Amino acid sequence: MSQNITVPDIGDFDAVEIIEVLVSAGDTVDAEQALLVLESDKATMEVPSPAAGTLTEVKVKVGDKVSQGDVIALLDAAEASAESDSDDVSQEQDEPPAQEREEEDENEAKSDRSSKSEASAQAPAKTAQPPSVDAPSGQDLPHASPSVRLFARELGVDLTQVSGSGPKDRILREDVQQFVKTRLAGGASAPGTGLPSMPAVDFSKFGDTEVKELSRIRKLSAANLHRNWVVVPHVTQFESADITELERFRKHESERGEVKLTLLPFVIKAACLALKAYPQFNSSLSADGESLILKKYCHIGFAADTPNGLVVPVIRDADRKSVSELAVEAAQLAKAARDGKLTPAQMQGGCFSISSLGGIGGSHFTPIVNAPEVAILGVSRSKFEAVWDGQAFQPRMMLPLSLSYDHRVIDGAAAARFAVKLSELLSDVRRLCL
Ligand code: CAO
Repeated sequence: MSQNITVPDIGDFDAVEIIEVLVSAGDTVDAEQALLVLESDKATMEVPSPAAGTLTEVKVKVGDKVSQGDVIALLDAAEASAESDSDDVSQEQDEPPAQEREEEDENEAKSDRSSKSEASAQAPAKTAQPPSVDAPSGQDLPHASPSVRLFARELGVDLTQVSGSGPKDRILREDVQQFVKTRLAGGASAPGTGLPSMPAVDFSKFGDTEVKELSRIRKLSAANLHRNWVVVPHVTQFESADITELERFRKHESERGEVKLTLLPFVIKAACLALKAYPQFNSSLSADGESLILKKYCHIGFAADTPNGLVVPVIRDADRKSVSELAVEAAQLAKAARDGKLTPAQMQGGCFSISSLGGIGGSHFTPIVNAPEVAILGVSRSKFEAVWDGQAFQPRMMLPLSLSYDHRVIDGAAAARFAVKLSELLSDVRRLCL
């Protein structure tokens, strides 16, 4: 015969909201298995089954408000535990004395406070105790029900990094699932940044949408760019180079030579010379952040726009190559990039990167440092500008440069010097080609 399961003593609380119903009619439950989660203003608590058996009816739903004694379900108790001498089955007979329980809570709370890990920082899933359940350490805990905390613990999710989409910003099971999906997709926040995960939005509610799978390259570069953006404290130094003479020379050489000379190989050459003059730009922080690794080689990467996304092929020992050799190699690597034929080795070992958007347009921009490199040069479209020469304005072809750098390694003054050096080199083609 079915027995009533009622709301046990929940302290001074009345009309407490049900925020989760964890079982349905027909479910077989164990003694102490959580049936519901209640939430008062101060705490969440689970109501456990007082005995093992089969639920013949669940009388409540999410959003209902219940008080002590309200019937929440009917249970056909299994034989071994069906010896209750009352119709109302209560868990009280199985509980330790109140004093003992308080000590347990206090011990659990102490261990919660002493540990930094989510696993131990979570209050244990409480069962039908007065709602002091989360109180000892609950002030600092994220707002989530015990079952969601348990779920997060099982997945190793730190709930402090999850934003809740439930009422009063409560973290729901779906929020934890979404958080894990974002992490697996490479959208993780860097350790220690504590960034909340991006909310999942159903955009189709607002209009027509189409879902397109991201390419492998885009997923990889998205993860790397995000990490670099978050981990590297960026500053961008802007400068302009007068390339009037360089352009004259470049066009002349291009017309008479066999190799097509774009601006890029000249910029690579200038970068090599500037890196020689300012070696801290050709360095990387050691993994423990305790030292700077200075490189004696000069491999230059350049961003190439491909149908599948951004890739950065690397020209090895660029400092030992002529402008014409750099032009040939850059063109070959750019073609291989567009054809999807770059090998991993051709994208490794870079010391400094160049991102040239000059062929497309736009003025200055702020490139993201290609860590563990410490600086990157953005090159935009050159154009004629009126430049004052001390006596009159002269039409000069000016090239916008944007130097982003890792401020942990490079000071602003050094960055300004490096940018000025680049400008001087590009303004004087003789020094560049020497
Ligand atoms: N100012 C004016 N014109 C420029 C220029 C500049 N700064 N840079 C290139 N040009 C011109 C070239 O001279 C060429 O003109 P012609 O065809 O008349 O000779 C034209 O623009 C196209 O050049 P290009 O871009 O094909 O060649 P490149 O050597 O300059 O660049 C490469 C090669 C691979 C860097 C480029 O094709 C590319 O992919 N750029 C995009 C890089 C990118 O996506 N960066 C963003 C990364 S961060 O999201």
